[in-house]
Amino acid sequence: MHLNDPMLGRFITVEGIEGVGKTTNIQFIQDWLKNNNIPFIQTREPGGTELGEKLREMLLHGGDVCDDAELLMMFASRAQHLSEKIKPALKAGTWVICDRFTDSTYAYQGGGRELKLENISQLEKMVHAGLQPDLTLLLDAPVEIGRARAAKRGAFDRIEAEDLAFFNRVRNMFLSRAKAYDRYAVIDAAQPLKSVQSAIQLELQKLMTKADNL
Ligand code: Z5A
Repeated sequence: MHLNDPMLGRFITVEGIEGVGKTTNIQFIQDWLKNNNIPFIQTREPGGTELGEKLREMLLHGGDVCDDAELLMMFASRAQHLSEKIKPALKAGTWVICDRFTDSTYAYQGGGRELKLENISQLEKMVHAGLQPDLTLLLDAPVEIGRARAAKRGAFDRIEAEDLAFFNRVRNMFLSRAKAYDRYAVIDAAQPLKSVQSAIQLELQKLMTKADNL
Protein backbone atom coordinates (compact mmCIF):
# COMPACT_ATOMS: atom_id res chain seq x y z
CA MET A 1 0.00 0.00 0.00
CA HIS A 2 1.21 3.53 -0.62
CA LEU A 3 1.39 5.87 2.34
CA ASN A 4 -0.59 8.60 0.61
CA ASP A 5 -3.61 6.53 -0.36
CA PRO A 6 -6.91 6.65 1.52
CA MET A 7 -6.50 3.20 3.09
CA LEU A 8 -5.51 3.90 6.65
CA GLY A 9 -4.00 0.64 7.91
CA ARG A 10 -0.31 0.00 7.40
CA PHE A 11 0.86 -3.20 5.73
CA ILE A 12 4.01 -4.78 7.21
CA THR A 13 5.55 -7.91 5.76
CA VAL A 14 8.29 -10.01 7.35
CA GLU A 15 10.60 -11.90 5.03
CA GLY A 16 13.72 -14.02 5.03
CA ILE A 17 14.96 -17.55 4.62
CA GLU A 18 13.79 -20.24 7.04
CA GLY A 19 14.95 -20.07 10.64
CA VAL A 20 15.98 -16.39 10.63
CA GLY A 21 13.44 -15.56 13.35
CA LYS A 22 10.28 -14.43 11.54
CA THR A 23 7.89 -16.16 13.97
CA THR A 24 9.86 -14.99 17.03
CA ASN A 25 10.00 -11.39 15.87
CA ILE A 26 6.38 -11.23 14.70
CA GLN A 27 5.47 -11.90 18.32
CA PHE A 28 7.66 -8.92 19.28
CA ILE A 29 5.95 -6.73 16.62
CA GLN A 30 2.52 -7.72 17.95
CA ASP A 31 3.53 -6.76 21.49
CA TRP A 32 4.85 -3.42 20.24
CA LEU A 33 1.60 -2.66 18.37
CA LYS A 34 -0.47 -3.60 21.44
CA ASN A 35 1.64 -1.30 23.63
CA ASN A 36 1.06 1.51 21.16
CA ASN A 37 -2.72 0.86 20.99
CA ILE A 38 -2.58 0.19 17.26
CA PRO A 39 -5.31 -2.18 15.98
CA PHE A 40 -3.79 -4.99 13.91
CA ILE A 41 -4.24 -8.48 12.55
CA GLN A 42 -1.46 -11.01 12.11
CA THR A 43 -1.52 -13.45 9.24
CA ARG A 44 0.72 -15.55 7.00
CA GLU A 45 1.40 -16.82 3.49
CA PRO A 46 0.80 -19.23 2.04
CA GLY A 47 -2.34 -19.41 4.15
CA GLY A 48 -4.36 -16.90 6.14
CA THR A 49 -7.77 -18.07 4.88
CA GLU A 50 -9.52 -21.44 4.77
CA LEU A 51 -8.58 -21.89 1.10
CA GLY A 52 -5.06 -20.59 1.69
CA GLU A 53 -4.45 -22.98 4.59
CA LYS A 54 -5.57 -25.94 2.43
CA LEU A 55 -3.18 -24.83 -0.31
CA ARG A 56 -0.41 -24.42 2.29
CA GLU A 57 -0.89 -27.99 3.46
CA MET A 58 -0.63 -29.28 -0.14
CA LEU A 59 2.37 -27.06 -0.88
CA LEU A 60 4.39 -27.99 2.20
CA HIS A 61 3.27 -31.51 3.01
CA GLY A 62 1.48 -32.83 -0.12
CA GLY A 63 3.07 -35.05 -2.72
CA ASP A 64 4.68 -33.90 -5.95
CA VAL A 65 3.88 -30.31 -7.00
CA CYS A 66 5.52 -29.13 -10.24
CA ASP A 67 7.24 -25.73 -10.20
CA ASP A 68 4.57 -23.88 -12.23
CA ALA A 69 1.79 -25.33 -10.07
CA GLU A 70 3.72 -24.19 -6.98
CA LEU A 71 3.93 -20.65 -8.35
CA LEU A 72 0.24 -20.53 -9.24
CA MET A 73 -0.80 -21.97 -5.88
CA MET A 74 1.17 -19.25 -4.05
CA PHE A 75 -0.74 -16.60 -6.02
CA ALA A 76 -4.10 -18.40 -5.64
CA SER A 77 -3.60 -18.35 -1.88
CA ARG A 78 -2.58 -14.67 -2.06
CA ALA A 79 -5.58 -13.61 -4.19
CA GLN A 80 -7.99 -15.11 -1.65
CA HIS A 81 -6.00 -13.68 1.25
CA LEU A 82 -6.06 -10.15 -0.18
CA SER A 83 -9.76 -10.28 -0.98
CA GLU A 84 -10.96 -11.91 2.22
CA LYS A 85 -8.58 -10.54 4.82
CA ILE A 86 -5.82 -8.07 3.93
CA LYS A 87 -7.70 -5.43 1.93
CA PRO A 88 -10.76 -5.30 4.24
CA ALA A 89 -8.47 -4.88 7.27
CA LEU A 90 -6.42 -2.08 5.68
CA LYS A 91 -9.60 -0.32 4.54
CA ALA A 92 -10.90 -0.46 8.11
CA GLY A 93 -7.70 1.22 9.38
CA THR A 94 -6.31 -2.00 10.87
CA TRP A 95 -2.59 -2.68 10.49
CA VAL A 96 -1.68 -6.01 8.89
CA ILE A 97 1.45 -7.97 9.80
CA CYS A 98 2.03 -10.70 7.28
CA ASP A 99 4.56 -13.51 7.64
CA ARG A 100 5.80 -13.56 4.01
CA PHE A 101 4.18 -12.07 0.88
CA THR A 102 5.07 -11.66 -2.83
CA ASP A 103 8.76 -10.99 -2.09
CA SER A 104 8.92 -14.64 -1.00
CA THR A 105 7.58 -15.70 -4.40
CA TYR A 106 10.33 -13.74 -6.15
CA ALA A 107 12.90 -15.25 -3.78
CA TYR A 108 11.75 -18.91 -3.69
CA GLN A 109 10.07 -19.47 -7.05
CA GLY A 110 12.16 -16.85 -8.91
CA GLY A 111 15.51 -17.24 -7.12
CA GLY A 112 15.30 -20.77 -5.71
CA ARG A 113 13.39 -22.50 -8.52
CA GLU A 114 14.75 -20.15 -11.20
CA LEU A 115 11.32 -19.50 -12.74
CA LYS A 116 10.98 -16.51 -15.06
CA LEU A 117 10.69 -13.23 -13.14
CA GLU A 118 8.46 -11.78 -15.91
CA ASN A 119 5.85 -14.46 -15.14
CA ILE A 120 5.95 -13.63 -11.43
CA SER A 121 5.63 -9.96 -12.24
CA GLN A 122 2.57 -10.63 -14.47
CA LEU A 123 0.88 -12.56 -11.67
CA GLU A 124 1.76 -9.83 -9.18
CA LYS A 125 0.08 -7.26 -11.48
CA MET A 126 -2.98 -9.47 -11.82
CA VAL A 127 -3.37 -10.15 -8.10
CA HIS A 128 -2.29 -6.91 -6.41
CA ALA A 129 -1.49 -4.10 -8.86
CA GLY A 130 -1.13 -0.87 -6.87
CA LEU A 131 -0.90 -2.56 -3.48
CA GLN A 132 2.52 -3.09 -1.90
CA PRO A 133 3.63 -3.37 1.71
CA ASP A 134 4.46 -0.09 3.48
CA LEU A 135 7.36 -1.80 5.24
CA THR A 136 9.12 -5.07 4.45
CA LEU A 137 11.39 -6.26 7.25
CA LEU A 138 13.97 -8.57 5.70
CA LEU A 139 15.56 -10.67 8.44
CA ASP A 140 18.85 -11.61 6.87
CA ALA A 141 21.40 -14.18 8.00
CA PRO A 142 23.72 -16.66 6.30
CA VAL A 143 21.86 -19.77 5.15
CA GLU A 144 23.90 -22.00 7.48
CA ILE A 145 22.68 -20.04 10.53
CA GLY A 146 19.01 -20.11 9.45
CA ARG A 147 19.10 -23.81 8.67
CA ALA A 148 20.81 -24.69 11.93
CA ARG A 149 18.12 -22.80 13.88
CA ALA A 150 15.28 -24.35 11.81
CA ALA A 151 16.73 -27.85 12.16
CA LYS A 152 16.11 -27.75 15.92
CA ARG A 153 12.38 -27.87 15.09
CA GLY A 154 12.58 -31.35 13.52
CA ALA A 155 11.68 -32.78 10.09
CA PHE A 156 11.94 -30.51 7.03
CA ASP A 157 8.87 -29.86 4.81
CA ARG A 158 8.83 -30.18 0.98
CA ILE A 159 10.46 -26.78 0.38
CA GLU A 160 12.81 -26.87 3.38
CA ALA A 161 14.22 -30.12 1.99
CA GLU A 162 15.97 -28.18 -0.82
CA ASP A 163 19.78 -27.85 -0.74
CA LEU A 164 22.11 -25.03 0.35
CA ALA A 165 22.53 -23.72 -3.21
CA PHE A 166 18.73 -23.28 -3.46
CA PHE A 167 18.62 -21.27 -0.20
CA ASN A 168 21.61 -19.16 -1.21
CA ARG A 169 19.76 -18.21 -4.42
CA VAL A 170 16.70 -17.38 -2.29
CA ARG A 171 18.75 -15.19 0.06
CA ASN A 172 20.48 -13.39 -2.82
CA MET A 173 17.14 -12.63 -4.49
CA PHE A 174 15.82 -11.12 -1.24
CA LEU A 175 18.97 -8.99 -0.92
CA SER A 176 18.82 -7.78 -4.51
CA ARG A 177 15.15 -6.80 -4.09
CA ALA A 178 16.01 -4.99 -0.85
CA LYS A 179 18.45 -2.82 -2.82
CA ALA A 180 15.78 -2.03 -5.41
CA TYR A 181 12.85 -1.01 -3.16
CA ASP A 182 12.78 1.68 -0.46
CA ARG A 183 10.07 -0.13 1.50
CA TYR A 184 12.65 -2.73 2.58
CA ALA A 185 14.56 -2.57 5.87
CA VAL A 186 17.31 -5.18 6.09
CA ILE A 187 17.86 -6.41 9.64
CA ASP A 188 20.95 -8.42 10.53
CA ALA A 189 19.26 -11.51 12.00
CA ALA A 190 22.55 -13.17 12.94
CA GLN A 191 22.83 -10.74 15.89
CA PRO A 192 21.52 -11.59 19.36
CA LEU A 193 17.73 -11.36 19.55
CA LYS A 194 17.78 -8.15 21.64
CA SER A 195 19.76 -6.31 18.94
CA VAL A 196 17.46 -7.66 16.21
CA GLN A 197 14.44 -6.38 18.13
CA SER A 198 15.96 -2.93 18.73
CA ALA A 199 16.51 -2.61 14.98
CA ILE A 200 12.92 -3.71 14.27
CA GLN A 201 11.57 -1.25 16.83
CA LEU A 202 13.35 1.64 15.10
CA GLU A 203 11.69 0.72 11.80
CA LEU A 204 8.26 0.48 13.44
CA GLN A 205 8.71 3.88 15.04
CA LYS A 206 9.61 5.40 11.66
CA LEU A 207 6.50 3.87 10.10
CA MET A 208 4.27 5.09 12.93
CA THR A 209 5.65 8.64 12.57
CA LYS A 210 4.91 8.59 8.83
CA ALA A 211 1.38 7.32 9.49
CA ASP A 212 0.79 10.06 12.13
CA ASN A 213 1.90 12.75 9.68
CA LEU A 214 -0.63 11.80 7.01
N1 Z5A B 1 7.03 -19.85 0.28
C1 Z5A B 1 7.33 -19.83 -1.07
O1 Z5A B 1 8.07 -20.69 -1.56
N2 Z5A B 1 6.77 -18.88 -1.86
C2 Z5A B 1 5.92 -17.92 -1.38
O2 Z5A B 1 5.42 -17.10 -2.13
C3 Z5A B 1 5.63 -17.96 0.03
C4 Z5A B 1 6.20 -18.92 0.81
C5 Z5A B 1 4.70 -16.94 0.60
C6 Z5A B 1 6.50 -21.27 4.39
O3 Z5A B 1 7.17 -21.47 5.51
C7 Z5A B 1 7.29 -21.84 3.22
O4 Z5A B 1 6.66 -21.38 2.04
C8 Z5A B 1 8.70 -21.33 3.18
C9 Z5A B 1 8.78 -20.45 1.93
C10 Z5A B 1 7.62 -20.91 1.12
N3 Z5A B 1 9.57 -22.45 3.00
N4 Z5A B 1 10.75 -22.53 3.30
N5 Z5A B 1 11.78 -22.86 3.51
P1 Z5A B 1 7.11 -20.54 6.78
O5 Z5A B 1 7.37 -19.11 6.47
O6 Z5A B 1 5.87 -20.84 7.49
O7 Z5A B 1 8.31 -21.19 7.56
P2 Z5A B 1 9.84 -20.92 7.49
O8 Z5A B 1 10.36 -19.87 6.63
O9 Z5A B 1 10.40 -22.27 7.26
O10 Z5A B 1 10.02 -20.27 8.89
P3 Z5A B 1 10.50 -20.95 10.19
O11 Z5A B 1 11.39 -22.13 9.95
O12 Z5A B 1 9.29 -21.15 11.05
O13 Z5A B 1 11.49 -19.93 10.76
P4 Z5A B 1 11.32 -18.48 11.37
O14 Z5A B 1 9.89 -18.21 11.70
O15 Z5A B 1 12.00 -17.52 10.49
O16 Z5A B 1 12.18 -18.62 12.69
P5 Z5A B 1 11.72 -18.78 14.23
O17 Z5A B 1 10.84 -20.00 14.35
O18 Z5A B 1 11.26 -17.50 14.76
O19 Z5A B 1 13.15 -19.06 14.86
C11 Z5A B 1 13.84 -20.29 14.67
C12 Z5A B 1 14.68 -20.59 15.94
O20 Z5A B 1 15.74 -19.63 16.05
C13 Z5A B 1 13.90 -20.50 17.24
O21 Z5A B 1 14.39 -21.51 18.10
C14 Z5A B 1 14.25 -19.11 17.79
O22 Z5A B 1 14.19 -19.05 19.19
C15 Z5A B 1 15.69 -18.98 17.31
N6 Z5A B 1 16.08 -17.57 17.07
C16 Z5A B 1 15.38 -16.61 16.43
N7 Z5A B 1 16.09 -15.45 16.35
C17 Z5A B 1 17.27 -15.71 16.98
C18 Z5A B 1 18.44 -14.91 17.23
N8 Z5A B 1 18.53 -13.65 16.83
N9 Z5A B 1 19.47 -15.50 17.85
C19 Z5A B 1 19.41 -16.80 18.25
N10 Z5A B 1 18.33 -17.61 18.06
C20 Z5A B 1 17.29 -17.06 17.42
